[in-house]
Amino acid sequence: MADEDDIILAELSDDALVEQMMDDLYDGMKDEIEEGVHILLDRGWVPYDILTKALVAGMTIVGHDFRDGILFVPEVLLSANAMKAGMAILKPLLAETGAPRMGKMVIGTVKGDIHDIGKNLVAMMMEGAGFEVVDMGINNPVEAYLEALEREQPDILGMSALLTTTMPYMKVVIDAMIAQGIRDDYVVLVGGAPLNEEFGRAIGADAYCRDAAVAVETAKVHVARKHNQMRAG
Ligand code: B1M
Repeated sequence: MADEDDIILAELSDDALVEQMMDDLYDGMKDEIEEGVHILLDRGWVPYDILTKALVAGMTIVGHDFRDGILFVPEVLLSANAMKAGMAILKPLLAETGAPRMGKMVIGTVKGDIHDIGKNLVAMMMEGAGFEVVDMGINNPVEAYLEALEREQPDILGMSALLTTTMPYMKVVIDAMIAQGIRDDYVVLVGGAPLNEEFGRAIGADAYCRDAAVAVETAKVHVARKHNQMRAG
C-alpha cells in the first residue's frame, strides 16, 4: 500500500499536486513545497497562481486549524517556513515583469507584531508591478516609520498588522504623522487579516487593502492621483 513517502510529486496531476502542496504546507515540509513550486513552474503555471492557489490557500487552512487549537505555534512556524521557501522561488519571477517604475513604497509590520508573510507578499507584488519597495521588517515602533519616511521619501507608506491587539498601532503612526504635519505628503495604505475598510477609514488611512493584488491596484490609483495633484499644484 502506498504511504505518504511514496508520493512522487512530479507524477501527480495539477489538481492533485496543488492538494498535496496544501498538505505539505500544513505539515511544514519545506523541501516538498520547493519541489512543488518548481514542478508547477515547469508546467507553465504563472507565479501569481502558484502563490494564491497553492501557497496562500494552504496557509488559510493552517490559519483555521491554528484558530481552532488543532495546530500550535511550533507547527505553524514550520508551515510559515515552508511558505517562505516557496515565496523565495517566486519572488524574482514576480519582480521580472519589466513594468515601468511606478513609485516608491516603504512597508513594515507594526510594533508588537511579528507576522510578515502577508507583508512580504505585498512587497513582492508591488515590486512586480514596478514599485520600488523598502521593507522595514516586523515589530516597528512609530519612530522607525517616521525615520523611514524621512530617509526614503516614498510615495506610499504601507503598514501590516495581523493581530487585533496590534492593529490600533496603525493609528498611533498616522497620528504621529499628523502631529508632524507630514500626513498628506504620503499615501497611507493598510492591510492585514483582522482589518476592514471601516477600520482603515476610522484611523485615517487612505485605503484598506484586502490582499496583495488589491494593494497593487490601490497603490497605482493613489500614486497616479498624487502625481497629478503635484503637477496641477
Ligand atoms: Co499568528 N495569529 N500568532 N502566527 N497567525 C494569526 C494572525 C491568527 C488569526 C490565528 C488564529 O487564531 N486563527 C491569530 C490572531 C487572532 C487575532 O488577533 N484576532 C494569531 C495569533 C493569536 C498569534 C499569536 C498571539 C499566537 C501565540 O503566541 N499564542 C502569536 C503572536 C506573535 C506576534 O506577532 N507577537 C502568533 C504567532 C504566529 C507565528 C510566529 C507562529 C506565525 C507567523 C510567522 C510569520 O509571519 N513569519 C503565525 C501565523 C503564520 C499565523 C497565520 C496562521 C497565518 C498568517 C499568514 O501568514 N497568512 C494567521 C491565521 C490567519 O491569518 N488566517 C495567524 C498568509 C498571508 C498571505 O495572509 O497575512 O493575511 P495575510 O496577508 C494578506 C492580507 O491580509 C493582505 O495582503 C496579504 C497577501 O494577500 N495584507 C496587506 C497583509 N498585510 C498587508 C499590508 C498592506 C496591504 C495588504 O499594506 C499596504
